[in-house]
Amino acid sequence: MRSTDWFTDARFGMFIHWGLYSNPAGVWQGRKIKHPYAEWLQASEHIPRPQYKELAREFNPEGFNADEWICEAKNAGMKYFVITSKHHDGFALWPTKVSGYNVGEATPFKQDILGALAEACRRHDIKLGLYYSHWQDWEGTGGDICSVHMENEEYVHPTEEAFQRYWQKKCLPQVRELIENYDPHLLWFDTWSKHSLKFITRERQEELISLVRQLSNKCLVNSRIQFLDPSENVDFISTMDNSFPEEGFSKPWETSGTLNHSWAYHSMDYGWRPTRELIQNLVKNASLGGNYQLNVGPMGNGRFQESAIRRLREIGNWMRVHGESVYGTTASPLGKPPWGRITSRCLGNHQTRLYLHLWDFTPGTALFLEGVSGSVADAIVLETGQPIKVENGLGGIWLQI
Ligand code: H79
Repeated sequence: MRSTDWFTDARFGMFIHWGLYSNPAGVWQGRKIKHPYAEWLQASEHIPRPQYKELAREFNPEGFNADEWICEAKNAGMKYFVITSKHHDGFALWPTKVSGYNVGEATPFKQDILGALAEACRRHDIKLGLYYSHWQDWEGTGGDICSVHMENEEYVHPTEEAFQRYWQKKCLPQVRELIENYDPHLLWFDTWSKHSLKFITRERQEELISLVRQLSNKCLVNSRIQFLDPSENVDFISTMDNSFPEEGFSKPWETSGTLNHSWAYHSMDYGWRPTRELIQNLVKNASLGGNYQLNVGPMGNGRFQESAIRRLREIGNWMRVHGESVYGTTASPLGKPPWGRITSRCLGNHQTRLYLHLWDFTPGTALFLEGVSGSVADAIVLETGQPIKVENGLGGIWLQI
């Protein structure tokens, strides 16, 4: 049966943006593209469709190895893996029968990328998720375009009839294929602007969710299937890009975030977030009952950048010891303390284990934990096992660290 338990327990997943845009990597005709996201190349530079589609002929990632990607995710402590099966450009990373604009037919590489990754996920016990751009599709088959970046003679909004043709002849059949071929644990749909409401109506949203339900009894659907007014029937909330909320939600939820600025590989994006920030993002969300889906933009040759690998492995080293303070935990019962964040685990028998993530604290001083009632069995430093002295105080406890 469809359950979100695995998702909530997992807390940490990998997001991948990879496609034709990964070769130009944020540079077009010798210059950095205007849009900060490398996957926006086509729209950013108003590239005529036939010219953009030629990028398929240079998509030949001889360094691609599905096991390596999935092991990198697993070693970082991630429990699920979500990849752009089709981003806004409309190009499919699997040999879809619905359109020739796909890795099997249009590239020299030819391999079924999703198939290889789905198998690797099974081998390494990682849940598979597929991103599918249902609203925007710039192939020229009736999907919507983003007027802010694109509207010109070639790129204009489709008519309602054209969008409906795209919906019936490309979007729904491809989503059907994705579920029938790869049996994903989740589908990640993407809207992020009020302009999407014109075509992604309530009816189309429910139609898409029904299709997923009809074909799979496990596949979860995210809330970005519709902007502002997602159906009661979605399974989990996705916040806006890199948006870490101040409060949790009543449904399972996650934030998708980037390592630098761009989602897809961008050769001139040097704004890498430090590992500390990435770990704090994970803990911040866990302390409010939410997940973190951290993005990597692999290069056109199929490999991860060194800057990405180092961060993933640093997070993995931290997770090996501190994973128990993240996986399967629940939100802080004591709110947000000034020195960091708290996660919690119910142990049964009216016992609770609290994990205190000390971000801003000087060792050798005492820490007051407000709001703890009942008696404290013991307290330790998680990494070393070092015991910590606990004393009762007024309305809380003192910890001598
Ligand atoms: O797939 C990724 C993006 O390509 C897609 N969704 C994620 C998961 C997406 N594209 N645009 N948006 C999401 C909305 C982003 C808007 C902003 Fe910005 C990014 C606001 C500030 C940074 C656009 C880019 C406006 C200024 C710069």
